[in-house]
Amino acid sequence: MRTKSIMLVIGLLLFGMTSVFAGVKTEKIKVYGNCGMCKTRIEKASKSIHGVTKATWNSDDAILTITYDDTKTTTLKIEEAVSKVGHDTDHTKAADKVYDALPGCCKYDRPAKNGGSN
Ligand SMILES: [Cu+2]
Repeated sequence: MRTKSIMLVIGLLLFGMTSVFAGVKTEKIKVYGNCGMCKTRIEKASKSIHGVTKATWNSDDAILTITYDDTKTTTLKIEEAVSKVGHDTDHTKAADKVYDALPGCCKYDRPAKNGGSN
């Protein structure tokens, strides 16, 4: 009797926990950039997306680690937001105008377009 109700409580707790974390994912995205200013810009743009709870960009490997709710947003939306402020990803590209307006220290080597010769 008693064990049964304890089991029930534990079951309910587990169920509650999974529903709270349902949809929350952590993923790594390549985002091209250089310096600390890029880091601030990239993280700010990522966090401006509804559903993103954590965004950390590492300048050593140019990897953005994001924690987000996949019922509210997608990695592509996050990549689009990051490109809008001047940073290329493997799936989205910043407009040349926006890239050109970046401070000198932020002029990262842009990934070549398919078959491009730059
Ligand atoms: Cu920079």
